[in-house]
Amino acid sequence: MPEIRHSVCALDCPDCCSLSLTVENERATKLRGDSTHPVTRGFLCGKVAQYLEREYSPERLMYPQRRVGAKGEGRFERISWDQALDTIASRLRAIAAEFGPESVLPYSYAGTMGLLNGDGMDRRFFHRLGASRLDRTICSEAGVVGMTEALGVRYSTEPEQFRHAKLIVAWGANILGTNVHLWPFIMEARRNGARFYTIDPRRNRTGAAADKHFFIHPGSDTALALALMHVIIGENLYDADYVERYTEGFDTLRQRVREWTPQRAAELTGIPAEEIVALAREYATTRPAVIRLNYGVQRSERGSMAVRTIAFLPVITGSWKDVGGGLQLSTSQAFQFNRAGLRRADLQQKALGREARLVNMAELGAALNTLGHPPVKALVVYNSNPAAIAPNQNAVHRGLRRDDLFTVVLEQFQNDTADYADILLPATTFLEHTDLYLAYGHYYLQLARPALPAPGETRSNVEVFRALAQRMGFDDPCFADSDDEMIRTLLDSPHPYLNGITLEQLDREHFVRLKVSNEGTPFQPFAAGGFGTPDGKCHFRAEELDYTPPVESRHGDAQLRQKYPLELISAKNDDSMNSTFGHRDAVDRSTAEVHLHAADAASRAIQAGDQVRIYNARGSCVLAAVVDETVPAGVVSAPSVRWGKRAPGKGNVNALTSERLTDAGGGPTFYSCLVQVERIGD
Ligand SMILES: Nc1nc2c(c(=O)[nH]1)N[C@H]1C(S)=C(S)[C@@H](COP(=O)(O)OP(=O)(O)OC[C@H]3O[C@@H](n4cnc5c(=O)[nH]c(N)nc54)[C@H](O)[C@@H]3O)O[C@H]1N2
Ligand SMILES: Nc1nc2c(c(=O)[nH]1)N[C@H]1C(S)=C(S)[C@@H](COP(=O)(O)OP(=O)(O)OC[C@H]3O[C@@H](n4cnc5c(=O)[nH]c(N)nc54)[C@H](O)[C@@H]3O)O[C@H]1N2
Ligand code: SF4
Ligand SMILES: [Mo]
Repeated sequence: MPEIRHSVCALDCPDCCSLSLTVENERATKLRGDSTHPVTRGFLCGKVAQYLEREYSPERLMYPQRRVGAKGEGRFERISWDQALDTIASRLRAIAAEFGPESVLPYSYAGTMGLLNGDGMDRRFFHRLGASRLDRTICSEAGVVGMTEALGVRYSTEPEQFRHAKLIVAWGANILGTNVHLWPFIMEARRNGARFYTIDPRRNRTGAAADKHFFIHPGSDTALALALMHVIIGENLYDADYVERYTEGFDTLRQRVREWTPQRAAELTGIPAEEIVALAREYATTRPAVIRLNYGVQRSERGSMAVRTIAFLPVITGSWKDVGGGLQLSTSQAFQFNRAGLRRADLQQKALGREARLVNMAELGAALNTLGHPPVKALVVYNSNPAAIAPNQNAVHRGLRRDDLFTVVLEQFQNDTADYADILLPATTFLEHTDLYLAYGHYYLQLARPALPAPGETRSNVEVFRALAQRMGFDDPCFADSDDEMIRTLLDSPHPYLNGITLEQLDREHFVRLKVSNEGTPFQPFAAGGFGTPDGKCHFRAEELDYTPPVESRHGDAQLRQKYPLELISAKNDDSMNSTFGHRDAVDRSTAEVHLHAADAASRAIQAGDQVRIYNARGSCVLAAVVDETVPAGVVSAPSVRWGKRAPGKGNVNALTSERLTDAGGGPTFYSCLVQVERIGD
């Protein structure tokens, strides 16, 4: 008899779907969205609707292996778990003894969003070892800092409230591609008369479905936000009462934005001045008006300031007072777990007597090639594929090829990074292990138990780091913690949002709404102030607000632009998840394309379908030209992230992106990237 089992999608996606799995004889036959979950609402995105293909793929890694070919070549032989763990433990011990434990670097991100497998036993292990700490900046740190500077705390409008809005602005947010469970709420609002606008350098699927799309020059959002405030304040369209009660420093803000005329912003953003004026008026006078800001805007050199200034818009209009108003970037901060208890950073004291050094994951190339005192001698990769997703790929690959670097990779598939491993370990998928999940696009906490048996010799990250701790002789009791004990530790928090939520309740109900508001009432974090500042007010600190164009942009370094005149955006591919589905042929094809405007194609004698070389001083990659209207002249777009190993020259767009960091937060600047494109001669 088929059985229905529950799970949670662990992919790095705001929606964090609740899943319903049909299982017959311990084999899944169907995967669906849970119809009872208020945000999943019974459907899945296209990429995960096909997840069983990945689950049962013949390409899954099934047993531990040791490299026998050259680094990067991908030839391995099977070994036992005992051999693998013994080798890793003895190498890490020897490297730590010779160079100090900080010569060991963990490298992980959100391949799984599960807290135990991505933020738990692994952290304990590396802290106890005294390894370097990884600064996990690759995705959102610039925005995190921008939001924190603006609001003090990063709470967001609930997705369920978007249905009440009359104006919805998707700002650097490809909702149909990366956050599809918000869409039904937007459609409901539109059926009730709401207008839906998009602001993006590309007209992606979401832009094509909008009432109006604003093409903005990459990295110029701060200029637009300042000019919108210029109009809103200049024309007295702001909410004087809200501003008076709940903000600080408005007079300085008023002066600051005076110089940010729509004409000035028009030059920098490419959006005509009269459209900026009209948007400002409409935004300020429509109630409720909500902004869906996603992380696209903050992957540029001025990304943190962009988020900070955009976050002021619903403050000056008092939009936070309205159900269905405000702004959503991320909801994750409301999940106020006992992370300290999970991660056990205090164990570093035992190893080092201090905190270990911090290494920025967006600068992996530099870390592997130039860092000293001590140099990185061992790299342990899990939940991430840095050979494909990290910027300045040629430097990353050069580092990964180093003979004196010991590399361990925990993976489900033999992707680009796996090819560089000395020891390659087979990992379970989220359908096969226990984990606890926050969400960054809603306020439901979720638990998943194994819905399927772990195939072959696969093991979860938790099991692997537990076993390694034992091999290393770490006898602290926390290394013997069971999965349930770790979850109880996480839930052991004094924060009211988690009040009373227990493991038993999660086991029973699968998803539980945080106690962010009373049952049946919407969460309105800043309806009456309540900003994350000592006085609860929003502090504009307008003297700090400023904009200069990114070095790598049309208004940046003129010399650079002469050689590399096109602005490359390598945003998320609609039908994949970073590099996670890179083994799929259809994904490989859609991430092997570069979209150009007809004018840019014509001036280079490029025709649709031509193979083109796209290059700059850092590197090059080969893609197939698509000539269309999704980008204006001067911008090229390459949906990401392809497995480089499947590409000519074994590199993807990250051979082009730089290790330059954002204005704050130490984030990568994937979308501030100047390139040239040429047709490959026949
Ligand atoms: N289908 C799919 N879904 C995903 C992912 C995926 O790879 N594929 N990845 C997941 C991850 S890791 C994340 S972080 C989220 C990200 O979700 P999003 O932030 O929505 O995704 P991005 O593609 O990074 O950026 C969104 C949009 O910002 C635009 N953009 C780029 N530069 C600028 C700019 O300077 N200004 C403005 N206004 N817009 C700009 C891009 O063209 C893009 O259309 O999605 C998650 N969901
Ligand atoms: N050019 C360009 N580069 C980008 C981006 C971009 O937009 N453009 N986006 C950036 C962003 S926002 C992000 S977040 C990063 C994402 O980059 P990564 O964090 O590297 O994400 P993925 O490429 O999805 O790789 C995650 C890997 O984790 C593995 N995995 C999943 N679950 C488990 C598990 O339980 N255990 C183990 N051991 N492994 C597991 C998967 O098999 C997969 O190979 O990429 C960044 N790179
Ligand atoms: S990737 Fe996102 S939308 Fe797709 S199933 Fe997972 S959580 Fe849901
Ligand atoms: Mo991300």
